[in-house]
Amino acid sequence: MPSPQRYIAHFDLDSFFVSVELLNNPELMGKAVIVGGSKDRGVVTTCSYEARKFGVKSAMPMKKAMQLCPHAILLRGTRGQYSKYSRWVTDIIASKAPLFEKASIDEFYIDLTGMDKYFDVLEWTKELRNKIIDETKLPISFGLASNKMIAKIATDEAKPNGFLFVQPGMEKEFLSTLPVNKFSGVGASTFAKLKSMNIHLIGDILKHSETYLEKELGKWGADLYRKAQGISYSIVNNYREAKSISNENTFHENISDEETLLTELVKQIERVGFELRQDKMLTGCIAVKIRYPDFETTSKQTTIDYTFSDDILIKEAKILFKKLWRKSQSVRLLGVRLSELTNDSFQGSLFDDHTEKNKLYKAIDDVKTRFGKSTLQKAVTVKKNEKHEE
Ligand code: TTP
Ligand code: MG
Repeated sequence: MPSPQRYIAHFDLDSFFVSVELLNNPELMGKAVIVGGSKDRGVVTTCSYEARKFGVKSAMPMKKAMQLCPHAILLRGTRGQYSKYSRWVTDIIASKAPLFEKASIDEFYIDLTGMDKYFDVLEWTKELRNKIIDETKLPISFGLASNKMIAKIATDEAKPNGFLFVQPGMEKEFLSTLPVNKFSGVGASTFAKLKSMNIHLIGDILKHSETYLEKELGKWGADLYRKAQGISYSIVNNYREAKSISNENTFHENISDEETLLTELVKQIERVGFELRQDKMLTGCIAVKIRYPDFETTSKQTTIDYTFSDDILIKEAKILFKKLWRKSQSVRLLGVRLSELTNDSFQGSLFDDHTEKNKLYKAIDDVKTRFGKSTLQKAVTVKKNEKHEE
């Protein structure tokens, strides 16, 4: 039986953080607005399309952005708001879509394969977009195509505030006139190398044989050859079944001392926090689990603003633990779990205010990777007698 025609929609909010800020400050609509860090040392988190016309873009030092666009209005951003709107859009999509993946804080893939038997997939996707805009008042764009790669590139082409349907069979033509760096993974060095091979547009890739591309670029050459034909097999990972990160410990001897239990809790958070950052993820939900010696097991969870920060997770875990634990009762097992995971494709640059903290996490995580996870822990997780050893 031939496999069915795939239909994948990719949604991405336009200038997300700025759009949220505009809801609270409508007088800034139509102006060059930048969300980012301080004028002298910060970087641009994102900016309005009016600022982009001047060459301002994400990750650019704020100093340079202000040179390019001196009249830009600078906002520091409001962390909790972004998580709230991200959840709102997720809920709307979840209420309508049969199968979807939350690929980052503001982007989603929806698998509509097989749905064309029941409705017009383009109309359905347009209706969903209108619903999101009507309810949240946030601008969002989508691409609809036969696979994730084309759908995402189509969204990019449709932005801002638009949509684009690449009909099945038209993938190669759609790509052919786009620059090669539209493919994710083509960074500055590959871009320069391709330029030296006289390859500027995606269509130029197919003027060469796969063997030649492989000889010049290694395995990446074969990948590019396949991608240029519009072929991509990656699947949409169902958000409802998305993985979680957990850690739990059954104690040799039951523990009833609060301080010891809290120390164990912090240790577990540091483990799951490390894994979260290694996977370049953010979490939106944390749970704590306790098992008493009679095997009675209880757990409590709470939704939080998307984060990868141990400090925030530790604070939330302690609150949960204190609500959950029947004081001075012995505990047989203690565990933590992070869920509602979504990609942090920006590797922690999400909030510039935390840049120093992020650098610290990265440094600690690097050491953990090199020397094993137990090398570096917060002082509180180092046992008292160890603390005084030096
Ligand atoms: P993007 O979807 O990449 O960017 P955007 O929504 O601002 O603009 P558009 O999609 O219209 O091109 O990222 C979503 C949000 O994530 C963005 O508003 C701010 C945040 N972000 C960072 O924190 N660091 C970054 O380096 C980038 C690119 C985005
Ligand atoms: Mg976006």
